[in-house]
Amino acid sequence: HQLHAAELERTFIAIKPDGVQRGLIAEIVSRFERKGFKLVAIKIVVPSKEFAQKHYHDLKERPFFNGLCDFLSSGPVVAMVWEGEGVIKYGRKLIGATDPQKSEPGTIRGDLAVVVDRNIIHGSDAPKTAKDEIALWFSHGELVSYTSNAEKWMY
Ligand code: RTP
Repeated sequence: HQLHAAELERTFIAIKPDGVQRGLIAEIVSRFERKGFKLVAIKIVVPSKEFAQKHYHDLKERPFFNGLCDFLSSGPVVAMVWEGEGVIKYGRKLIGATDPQKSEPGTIRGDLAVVVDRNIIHGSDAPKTAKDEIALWFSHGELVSYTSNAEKWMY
């Protein structure tokens, strides 16, 4: 069946400063791309601490909140929006459990990270957070709508 691009789900994915510094940008992008998800926005930015606090506002009562926001704003982050059927939930599956000690081999964190506060990637956990995070990190004009050649063979 042919789905219209506008009907497809979108999620926010960020490669955190540790993933960027370790040279894992292409590896991570590749996993989403090969799965069949479509990249509709990407940029590299150093978020301010205030911006990191906005991104992680749900966690402000947690003991690690301050360290987490310091870390996210400590260097370049690759911010992306990926699109595809089930991308929010399946993106989390590709990423693996929050604690890399618990994430399965074959997942991004399982294969590429060791400890929870250096777990290299972020992914929205639900439709509402995906919508909010996309709006926080990107302006409307930065999102590109297009039909990829591959998707004609996937849907
Ligand atoms: P993310 O939002 O980054 O995808 O991670 P998540 O939903 O899997 O995990 P969440 O509970 O929302 O935590 C956000 C990030 O905080 C860091 N964290 N540190 N020191 C700690 O015990 C601890 N616990 C969580 C992780 O980097 C986690 O991704």
